[in-house]
Amino acid sequence: MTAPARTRTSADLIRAEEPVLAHNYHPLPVVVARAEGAWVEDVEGRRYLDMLAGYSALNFGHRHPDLIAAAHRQLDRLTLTSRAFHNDRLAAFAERLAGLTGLDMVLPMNTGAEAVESAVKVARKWAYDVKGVPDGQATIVVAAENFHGRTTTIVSFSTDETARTGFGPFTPGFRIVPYNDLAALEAAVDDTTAAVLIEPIQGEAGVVVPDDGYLTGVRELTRRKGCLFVSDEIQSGLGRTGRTLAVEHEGVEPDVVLLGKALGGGIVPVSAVVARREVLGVLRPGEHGSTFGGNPLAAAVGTAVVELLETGEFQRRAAELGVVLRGGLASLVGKGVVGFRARGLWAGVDVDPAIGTGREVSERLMREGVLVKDTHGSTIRLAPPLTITSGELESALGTLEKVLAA
Ligand code: IF1
Repeated sequence: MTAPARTRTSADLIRAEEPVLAHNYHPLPVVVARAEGAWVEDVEGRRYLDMLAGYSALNFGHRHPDLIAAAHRQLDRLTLTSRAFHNDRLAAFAERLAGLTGLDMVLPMNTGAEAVESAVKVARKWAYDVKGVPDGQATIVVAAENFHGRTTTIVSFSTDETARTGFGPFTPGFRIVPYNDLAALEAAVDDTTAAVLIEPIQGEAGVVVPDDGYLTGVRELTRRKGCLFVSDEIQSGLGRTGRTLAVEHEGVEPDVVLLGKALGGGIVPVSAVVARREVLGVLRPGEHGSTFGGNPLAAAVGTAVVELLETGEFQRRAAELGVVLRGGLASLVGKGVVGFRARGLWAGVDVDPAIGTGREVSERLMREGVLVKDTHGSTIRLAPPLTITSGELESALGTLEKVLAA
């Protein structure tokens, strides 16, 4: 007999999941019940500083008042029409999002993987219809250690065996080159190439920031060879690195930008392919779609998110607090940190394996009231809400120092 729902403890809830929930995750043993800003609270009322922010889906903190208000207003009007009809929210969302990115057209989807899959289809169709690649022969070049989502086509071009094993057969037409290597990219791009698809900073790989000039090189190479530069900004975009898009650090303008995560404000799944008219213009009615893509609730929340970003406030905060984050991590090198990569309010921190795995360090931090997520081995990722205060950030860094010294 399980305890009645209203009195279930964290332990009860963790136990209750086991027989009925697919085991595709190994979550930290914390059961979150409510949250606000940079803080979450578990079932027993213990508070934690959220230094993961939903893998950068909570850039504006938990339940940002402007975003919650936009959602409430729309919930009381209209939530879904399908794209069989127009709705009164989608034009504004597309206009504001195109304006924010400096591109022409928007294809609204829901999850990041859907945006990536849509970009693969549109890039291939652009290759056949515009570039003149023979039908069925388009190639797309991607980087090793990429993370672009979990669908079978996307894991077809993953180099992470855990993400691939048992899920074949795989989709052909992808070439994999080392990240941050322009010579390798030059060799892989040929007349069949529709696009180069990369993360401007590789997130799951451990916040891998490429050498200055890499993105500029990708832009020059793709322009010279007549293929598309597709920047997956699903994790790196929307203020996380101190700019609206991570490519702005090199002043580079891709042909296609993929957005997701924070675009939905941490409330509803919202993603989008944003591109030059010549690219998204290849789609004709009936060739692509989605039940929920561009729904009025998503469009209303997405518009409120774009409005927050139009002020530049969150980008400035990420840049300014990024200096505090970088300084704090630098002071921990040699005191349990063996290396780190950071840009804006985003860091991959390599912990001395002698201290523990990323998972063990994450569990110790959790017990001290700070939530992070390990990536591979002994690397932990830090990506707090961009609304975090300097004091909260300093506190989290102090807790990291304490855990590493213990
Ligand atoms: C999980 C991390 C993983 C992404 C980039 C597309 C997608 C993602 C650059 C797909 C999603 C999420 C997936 C989530 C954990 C997180 C993640 F990189 F952020 F840490 F897994 F690698 N492009 N990343 O980062 O977006 O379909 O998930 O909306 O799988 O647990 P999605």
